[in-house]
Amino acid sequence: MAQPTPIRNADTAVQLDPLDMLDVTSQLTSEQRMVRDSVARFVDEQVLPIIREAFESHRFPSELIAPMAELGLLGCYLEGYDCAGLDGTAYGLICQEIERGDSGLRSFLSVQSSLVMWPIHAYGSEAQKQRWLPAMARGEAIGCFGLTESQGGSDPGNMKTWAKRDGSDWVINGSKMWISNGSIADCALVWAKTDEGVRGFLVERDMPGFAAPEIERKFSLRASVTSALYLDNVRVPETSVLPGVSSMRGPLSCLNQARYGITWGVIGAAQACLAEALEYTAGREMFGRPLSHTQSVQMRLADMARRISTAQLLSLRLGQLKDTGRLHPTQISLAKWNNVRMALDIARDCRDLLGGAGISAEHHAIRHMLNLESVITYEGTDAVHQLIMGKELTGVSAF
Ligand code: TGC
Ligand code: FAD
Repeated sequence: MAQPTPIRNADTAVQLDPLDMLDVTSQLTSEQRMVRDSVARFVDEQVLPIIREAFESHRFPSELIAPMAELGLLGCYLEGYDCAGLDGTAYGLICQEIERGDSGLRSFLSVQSSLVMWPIHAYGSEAQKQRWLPAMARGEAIGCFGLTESQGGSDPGNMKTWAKRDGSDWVINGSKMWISNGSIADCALVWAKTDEGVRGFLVERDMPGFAAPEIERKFSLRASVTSALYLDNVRVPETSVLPGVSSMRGPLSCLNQARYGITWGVIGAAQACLAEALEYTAGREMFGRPLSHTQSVQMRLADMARRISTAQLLSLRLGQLKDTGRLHPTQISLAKWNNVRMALDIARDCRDLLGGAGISAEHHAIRHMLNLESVITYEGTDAVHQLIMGKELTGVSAF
C-alpha cells in the first residue's frame, strides 16, 4: 500500500505579514513585485505626505500626474503608443498601491487608463490613437468618461443624451452627472444615443457648447475632481466618433477594465486601515492593558485580516484569468461586490477602533471610509452586481 505523503509544516516561528497572511507576494513574478514596490515607494514618499491636506482642502493633487506618468502608470497595460504594456496583475498591484494612498488618486488612474485610453485603444481609429494615447500616457492630456446621467446611473441604457448627424458633422445635446476628472479633462469620452445605436464621442474641452463645472461640497473623494458635463448643440466632426462600437457594449466593456482595477485598489485602502488600527490598538492602553490585548479587539482585527486575505486571492485569480484572456464580466462583478464591501466594512471598523481620534484628519481610516462610500456606489452598486450574478445563475434578468 502506498504511504500517504507526510504534511510538512512551515516553520511556525516565522512571523506572517499581517497585510499578506497567505503570502500572495510569493505568487508574483519578479517584474510584478518590482512594479508594486516602486509604486509603493512613490505612495510613501510623494502621496502620503500631502494627501491629508489635499482631502481636507477638497483639492485634486495634480502635481502627482507627472510622476505617475514618469513611472509609466497611465494606460500601463496597453500595448504600443508609449504605454508600458504590463500584464493585468501588475495593473492590479498598481491600483492597490495607489489606493493605499487614496481612492481619489486611484479613480484618476482608473478613468484615464481604463475608461478613456482603453476604449480609444480598443475602438478608436489609428488617427485617434496617435492623437490621444501617447499624450495621455505622458499625462499631457487628461481624459474623462461621460456615461452616467442624473436620472439614474444604474441604468445607463436609459440615457437621454442624443447625437444627430448634420452633414459631415454630429451635433450632441444632453448632460452627464458625477463625472471624474471632468473639469480637468482635455478630452471627454461622451456616450450618446444615435440612430445607429449608442456611440462614443471624443469631445474636446474648448468645443463651443461644452461645459464641465466641478461638483463641490462632497464629503467623499475630496482629493478627486467630480463634475457635471453639459452639451448644448456641441458640433463634432466624424473623426471624433469612435468607429469600432455602436451599442451599450461599448461603455459596458470599459467598465470591465475599471472594475477589475477597483477590486485590487480597495485592498490597498483596507490594508492602510488595518495597519493603522494594529499600530493604534497596540499603543492605546485601556483598563490597564493595550486594546490589542483584549479578546474582542483581537477578534475584530482577525476578521479584517481574514477578509483582506480572501479578497487578495480573489483579485489574484481575476488577474490570472485576465492575463490568459478568460476573465468573464460576472466574475468581475463577484469581486467588485465582495472586495469593496470588505474594504468599506474594514474602514468603518478601524475608524471605530481609533475612538475619538478616529474622526480626526490626522488618521487615515476616516478618509478611506468616506472615499469608499463613493467606490461602493460607482462602477455598479452592490445591487447591480448582485443582479448581474443573479442573471448568470438563473438565466433571467431581474433589472
Ligand atoms: P444588457 O442588455 O445586459 O447589455 C447591453 C449590451 O451590452 C453588452 N454587455 C456587456 N459587454 C461587455 N461587458 C459587460 N460587462 C457587458 N454587459 C452587457 C451586452 O452583451 C449587450 O451587447 P449587444 O452588442 O448585444 O448590444 O444591458 P442593460 O442595459 O440591461 O444593463 C445591464 C447593467 C445594469 C448590468 C448595466 O447597465 C450596468 O452595469 N449598470 C451599472 C452602471 C455603472 O456601473 N456605471 C458606471 C459609470 S462609470 C463610473 O462610475 C466611473 S467611477 C470612476 C472610477 O472608476 O474610479
Ligand atoms: P441610482 O442608480 O439612482 O441608485 C440609487 C440606489 O438604488 C442604489 O442603492 C442602487 O443600488 C439602488 N438600485 C438601483 N437599481 C436597483 C434595482 N433594480 N434593484 C434594487 N436596487 C436598485 N459615472 C460616469 O459615467 N463617469 C464617471 O467618471 C463617474 N465618476 C463618479 C465619481 C463619483 C465620486 C461618484 C459618486 C459617481 C461617479 N459616477 C461616474 C457615477 C456612478 O457610476 C453612479 O453614481 C452609479 O452608477 C449609481 O448611479 P446613481 O448615483 O444614479 O444611483
